[in-house]
Amino acid sequence: MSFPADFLWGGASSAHQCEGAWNVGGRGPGKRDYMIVDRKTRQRLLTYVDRDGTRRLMPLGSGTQLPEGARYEIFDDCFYPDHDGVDFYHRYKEDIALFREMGFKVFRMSISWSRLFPRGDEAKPNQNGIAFYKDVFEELQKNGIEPLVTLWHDDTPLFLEESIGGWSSRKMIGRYEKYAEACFRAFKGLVRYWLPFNEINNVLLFLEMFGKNPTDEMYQAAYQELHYKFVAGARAAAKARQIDPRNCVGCMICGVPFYPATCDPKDIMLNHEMWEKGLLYSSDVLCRGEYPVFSHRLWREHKVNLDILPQDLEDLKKGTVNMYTFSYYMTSAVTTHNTTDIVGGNCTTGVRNPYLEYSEWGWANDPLGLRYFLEKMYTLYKLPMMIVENGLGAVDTVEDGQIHDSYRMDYLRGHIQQMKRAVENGVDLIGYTAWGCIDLVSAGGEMKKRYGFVYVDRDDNGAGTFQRLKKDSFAWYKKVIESNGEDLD
Ligand code: P53
Repeated sequence: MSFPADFLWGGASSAHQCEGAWNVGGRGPGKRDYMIVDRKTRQRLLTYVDRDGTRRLMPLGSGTQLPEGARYEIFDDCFYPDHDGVDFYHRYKEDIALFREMGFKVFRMSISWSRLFPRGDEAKPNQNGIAFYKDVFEELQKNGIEPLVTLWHDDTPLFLEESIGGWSSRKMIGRYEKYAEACFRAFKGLVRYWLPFNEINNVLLFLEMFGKNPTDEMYQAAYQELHYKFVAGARAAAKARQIDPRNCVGCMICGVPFYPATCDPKDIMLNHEMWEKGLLYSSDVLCRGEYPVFSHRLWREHKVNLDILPQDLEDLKKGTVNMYTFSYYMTSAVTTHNTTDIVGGNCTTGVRNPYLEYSEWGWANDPLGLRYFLEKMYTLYKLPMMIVENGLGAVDTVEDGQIHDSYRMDYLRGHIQQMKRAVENGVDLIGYTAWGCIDLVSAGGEMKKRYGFVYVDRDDNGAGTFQRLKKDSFAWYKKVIESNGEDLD
């Protein structure tokens, strides 16, 4: 038993992290266009001016809102990493040629909503934006690469945030639906695989994982936002299949499996609840089309009272996904016991697991956790599965034009071996897209945290030529794909 012959090997990206060209071709701004990186804390900060015109900074965090009369503003002396990304907008032909050289069968990318609808509520899409994505999809098609397209990768048009409050508003469902429908119509025949939302469960998972004593109000907002996104995604899924029955829609779950740190039944129960809240709550709605039984307990726990209409529940039923797609980087151990040995990395927390090694950013390297997640979720949902993000964020050094990234190959090898075990154990795994197959801006805004098989000459201060260089892992991944996952040396 091994990977199926038509297994979809490839790589993954998102628009705001790689395209750049943030104000080119009629694109409207998004919140990320106003984000800089605080050198000391490595936190992202939003730049704005208050009603008196004073320049101010605001840390990015759950529930942050601009004060009355303030507006986001670009400061000339600040560096905004997403403005240029890695210049994919101008270099996609060169990049796609490199993907082809590695033998990619699939490339995951996202569409920037505000490139098609600069404000998010126009009656017709911006033709310039449509033309750009059409060109990219055609280029992929010419190179025998199937696009896998995320519609929303954390990039709501700024105007919608400011005018209606973004995803706190039910009105977003209609706006999103129009955007999604425009994509299904414009790219019919070019795109078959769609992901309505990236890591949809993060709203809740991250609140639980790194929220500092989240209040009931924060839970209320998170559950409500999730509900609107569930309905928007379900309506989009139904529309996608109505427009073209060949369309295939996936959920996109941030797959962080939890482990109990001890065998104390209290830890087992905490672990069980983390799975429910962080992973199963969202997976159930997306895959089964209804809220799981335990959702009532979760809502009660934080006195949550949701705006759910009867029509919403019908939409959820009709809009279930066709495949279980997810990201996987690490596992997290949890305990009810007092401990100071906490992993406080970039976007990760929990108790330090003494059996695992951690990356420079504090992410646990745990290939077995991937097999665990694959087999558990396949048993639960019985849907074809695809890993749409996985990889190691690391610092790479260029020596004489070469990058010797054996650490990256080690990480990926371990994970691909466990994927194979899961396939042997009966999981219907159909594809794998390695995150950041070409270096791109990390979610935290750092360029230094790299994932690619292809290096991009660009640093954290915005210096560099954007020149592309193959890392050692480039030839390695090519061999992996050529041998359909058999040759991992
Ligand atoms: P960076 C945290 C934990 C797991 C997945 O992340 C995450 C995050 C957010 O940082 O998000 C996904 O760049 C996300 C990508 C992101 C990627 O993981 O922080 O979908 O946009 O770049 C890797 O190393």
